[in-house]
Amino acid sequence: MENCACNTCDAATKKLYEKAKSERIDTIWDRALAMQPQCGFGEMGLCCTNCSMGPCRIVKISEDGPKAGICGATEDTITSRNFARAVAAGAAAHSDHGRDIALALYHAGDKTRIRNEEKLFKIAGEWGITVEGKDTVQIAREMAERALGEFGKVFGKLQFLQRAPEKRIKLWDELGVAPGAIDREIVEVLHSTHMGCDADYRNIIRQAIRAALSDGWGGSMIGTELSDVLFGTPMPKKVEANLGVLKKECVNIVVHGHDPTLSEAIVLASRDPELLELARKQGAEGINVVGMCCTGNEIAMRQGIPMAGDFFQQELAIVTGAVEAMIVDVQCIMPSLATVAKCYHTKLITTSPKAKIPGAIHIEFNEQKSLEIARRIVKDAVMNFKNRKVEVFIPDDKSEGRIGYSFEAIIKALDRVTNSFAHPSGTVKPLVDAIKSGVLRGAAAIVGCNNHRQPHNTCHVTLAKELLKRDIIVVTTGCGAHACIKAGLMDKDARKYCGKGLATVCELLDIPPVLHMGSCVDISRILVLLSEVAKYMGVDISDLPVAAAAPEWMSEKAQSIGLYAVASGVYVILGVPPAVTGSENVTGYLTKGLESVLGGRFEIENDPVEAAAKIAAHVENRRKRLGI
Ligand code: NFS
Ligand code: SF4
Repeated sequence: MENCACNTCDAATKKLYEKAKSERIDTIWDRALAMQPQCGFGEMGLCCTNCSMGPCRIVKISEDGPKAGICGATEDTITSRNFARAVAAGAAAHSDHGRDIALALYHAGDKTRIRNEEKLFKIAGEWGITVEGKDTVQIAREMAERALGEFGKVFGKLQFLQRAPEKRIKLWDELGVAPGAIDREIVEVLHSTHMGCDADYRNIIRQAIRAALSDGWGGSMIGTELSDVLFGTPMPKKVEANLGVLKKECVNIVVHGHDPTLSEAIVLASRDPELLELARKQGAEGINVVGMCCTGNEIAMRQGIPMAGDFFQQELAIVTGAVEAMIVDVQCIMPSLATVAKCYHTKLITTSPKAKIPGAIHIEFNEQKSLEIARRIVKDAVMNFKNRKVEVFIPDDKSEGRIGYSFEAIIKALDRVTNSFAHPSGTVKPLVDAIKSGVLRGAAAIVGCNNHRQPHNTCHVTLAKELLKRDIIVVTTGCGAHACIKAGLMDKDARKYCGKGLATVCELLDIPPVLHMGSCVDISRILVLLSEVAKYMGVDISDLPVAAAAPEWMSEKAQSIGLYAVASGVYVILGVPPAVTGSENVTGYLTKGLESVLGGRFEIENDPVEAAAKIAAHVENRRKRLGI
């Protein structure tokens, strides 16, 4: 493991890891090393702590040792229960994020806070909300109420399921996996996996599928769509990325976490002339707001704010010595930040009642007073500028790319050829034509996190490059998007990695070959795109020459995403195995058995070159089946 410490292809990460080492600061890589060897029972999902007769663990590596828990739960029951609970937690995180956005819309209160009326009216039409005779605020409030109702609706199914192709909706109904209320699906997983309840692994996974679908086609989609209503639908724009976006002469504020309501307010406050003047008085040249992880994606996509870094770079941002404040809300925030911040002058500010960290300053955010609170936080950061302790070191590594490819932005890009070739505008037809003709072989999503079990960024980037050269266009979100932009894959110049067909498509549409579609909740945008393509072709999502991969995933949210993608008919490659490998039945069901039921399945493959070959084989198989 010694050589594995800080195994990354990213230059800025390497340099700051070295700085951290020289300043005796422990980071993720040091803690991962100290954790070795990790528990084999846990790794294989064979440990159960669901009741206080446990913990129970199943011994697989020898004949001796227990083959069932104290209650008699088998390896199949225990691993599937653990997996289902992880999926439920992931679905809960995404969906609760969606609920907070719906609440923000409900409380918007004033028309100027609803930046995208066009989308508001579009969704209102889709949901059957009458708009005549109502003002924008009233419609927004009604829509928010309807969205909030999706979490606890008593009867019926989720509204957004209607966006899926007809065949998929029918299949979900037949299998009994079409989710009802979002909260209920999550609760049912917790109930059925309680001690002494469901013991049938197939049934446990079926319940997990419902919870996962309630994330992708429910909570996440609500999060994405209503964020667009509030803050605008992302459109293409240039941004800079990597830790080199920090500026030595400026007050640096890093916003980190997930909910765009906080970061949007901070960005606004940072442009306040009074605060800018105050910054100058403190000796700074200005206020530089940059984003980390999914919050970084959200404000980059909408406001063009620089993308400072991914999950594994959060501690390193502080190690530069140049960050006056790191402002966090929920999810993927390492508690270690408080320890690292103590060694520098950085103020770590938590803002959500759902996520406090010992050692951090807590300033509670609330949508009704968002700007006032944001101003206070920015002021605190400004006043901290003069307290820098160590010599500042900002690596000069940064890259540039074009991002902002929402579904709407992709349609707009496709319209470029519509006009020149007399296609109808506003449809996916040009994309379908490119796929049918074979100019594009297919499409793949590269999503997910960083994980010390995989070389940092290397897997995302290698996989993307391998796909591009095979004329498979890549869409990306989350920390995968950070990895791709840092490696220059969202730049025009990235056409050099593409096969001839893909390079031509990029040229014609004026797009990069890797399209940044947003944060992880925005994977719902990918679902919409897949649905529209499938509907246009008159097939199901599972028939399309597409795939998804999460080469460096780590979070429970990623497990929920993976499962809803599979349940939507997608072939999903995981670079790190989920903790189910202790059961051949459960592993086999997820990686093989599910395909005959749902048309999608998981594959476990840690090598990105192999993963690309498998995706290409899958894409060609689907093309053959479609007869194209
Ligand atoms: Ni996604 Fe966003 Fe990154 Fe992984 Fe975390 S930031 S929601 S979970 S680590 S991609
Ligand atoms: Fe052990 Fe069964 Fe309790 Fe799990 S539920 S801890 S397997 S006794």
